[in-house]
Amino acid sequence: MELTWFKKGTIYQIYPRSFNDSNNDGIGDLRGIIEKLDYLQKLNVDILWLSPIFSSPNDDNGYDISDYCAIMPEFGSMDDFDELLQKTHDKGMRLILDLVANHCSDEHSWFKEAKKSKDNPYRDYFHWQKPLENGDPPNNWKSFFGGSAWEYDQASGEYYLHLFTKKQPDLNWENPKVREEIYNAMRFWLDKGVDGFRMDVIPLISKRDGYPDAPEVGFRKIIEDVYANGPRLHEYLREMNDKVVSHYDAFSLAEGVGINHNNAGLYINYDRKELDMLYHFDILECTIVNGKFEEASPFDLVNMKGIFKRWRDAVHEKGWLANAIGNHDFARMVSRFGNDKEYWSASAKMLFIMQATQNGTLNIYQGDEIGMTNIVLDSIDEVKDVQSLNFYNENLETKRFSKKLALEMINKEGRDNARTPIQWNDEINGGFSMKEPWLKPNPNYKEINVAQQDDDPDSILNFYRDLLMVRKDYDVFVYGDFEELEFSNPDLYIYKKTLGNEKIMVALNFGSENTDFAIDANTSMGDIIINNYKKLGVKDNIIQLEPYQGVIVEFN
Ligand code: TEU
Ligand code: CA
Repeated sequence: MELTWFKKGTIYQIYPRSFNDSNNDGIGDLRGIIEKLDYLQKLNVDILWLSPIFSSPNDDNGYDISDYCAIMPEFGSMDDFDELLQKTHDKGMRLILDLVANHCSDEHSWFKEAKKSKDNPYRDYFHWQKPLENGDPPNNWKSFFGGSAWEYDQASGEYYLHLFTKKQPDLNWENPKVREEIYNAMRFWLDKGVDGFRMDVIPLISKRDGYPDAPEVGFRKIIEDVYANGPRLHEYLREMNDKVVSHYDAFSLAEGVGINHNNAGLYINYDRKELDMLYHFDILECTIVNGKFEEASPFDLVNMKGIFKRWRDAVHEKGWLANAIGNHDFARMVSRFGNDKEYWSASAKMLFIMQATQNGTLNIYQGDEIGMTNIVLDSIDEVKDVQSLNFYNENLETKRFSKKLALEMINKEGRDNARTPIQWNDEINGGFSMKEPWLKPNPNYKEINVAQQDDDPDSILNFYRDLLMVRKDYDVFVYGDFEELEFSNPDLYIYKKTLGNEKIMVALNFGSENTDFAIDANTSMGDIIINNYKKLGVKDNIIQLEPYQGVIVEFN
């Protein structure tokens, strides 16, 4: 079925653990989301994506599922979920869930069974391999979260594969029973009326035959060439669409780890009938060269412009992209790409103008609508994310970096930055919970919070609301053709977008200085649609932008 509602719809990602705590146990929950549905509706978003809400021992905050058809008790009950879904729909919004199908938890009954013996019927749900002659793991694969990707099981004398933590064993998709289990879980939620899935690390589900060693190259390259894009991947994706997703008014959104603009079409081109859209890692990782806590490079606007351009040219009219520049796995976008100090408000708004005028389904992350920033954690005891902790502990052994530097790196790039509790007001714990939250709230909740921004017409929050409302009236924001100006300018990002009679020019200043540029003589400027400053300096054909100023203007 041809679905278009999701193309212009805005997805709002909720990280439930950190969103809103309704029963004051320090952990966000489903009833907490229900309490905020009015807030979300008023924000003008259309589709809520919930990070995993299923039963889980929370080694990786729900990305380690121990029962695909049950709600994590900390988050509430199935009744709470049914109510949330109903009320979301009643408000005219949609709801999608996070399907983690590459791996499950080692506490899932499948894995518990599999461990019992080599001839257990569930053994083949996972990837087991004998040790090498010297007892080493079967190959040199590294986990995304540090160390070998293989864990030795004493009882059976074999290793199992885990591309993430050792509590996240990879499922063996070659086994048709595994695929049916996953499809049944999807049907369970779709039959309840869920509107689709975000598909966690879906490019990793097909493993390379014989588990060949990875070459000595950077980790990103290894992901692309060895872990992702496996030989049977597209067969599985077609099957999943054919057997499940295509039967519902629902969509699939792939987390595009290991996908580049050259092979993206294989996943999302309309004629492939595999996935409805994906968000890629090139923007999300544009300051990260080889993986977190390795090389980091400073933010480079020309590089970012190039990434946007490459991707839009590659998918143009053949497929569809989602457009995300922040999520629960990366540092806060205003801290990474903007200026979270002197130009905090202006730069948060300007970044949103950029994001909201790129083609594709707009995908925003909780808290970015109030300009939440990175947090400084003062000691390793305050760090909660398993990726950061594993890095820190590994570093204690290798002593590659000093402890102080390791903590600084975590503060700069770690995932906890994006996971601090939502700052609802300036009261205790930012109004998230009366009890000490599972992760320290950012102390700047006194200044940065929803209550404070709600009535302030100049706030980031009201800017998001307005821009999302305006965006509904213009198809050009979502579907327009691009013409770029000033492409090699390191501070300015200027583009015209056209769709039929709709013509907009977007002008963004990523610098901390006033900067001007000339528009060509036969362009005449029309109304200003959006401006994050009160004024716009225009003299003849020269436009002057203040630091971090962003505007959308009509033109002819
Ligand atoms: O993320 C996949 C992924 O590739 C991340 O590990 C990413 O590389 C890293 O966070 C960036 O440094 C997904 C989920 O979004 C993430 O939260 C999970 O931890 C992971 O899968 C395992 O399920
Ligand atoms: Ca709670």
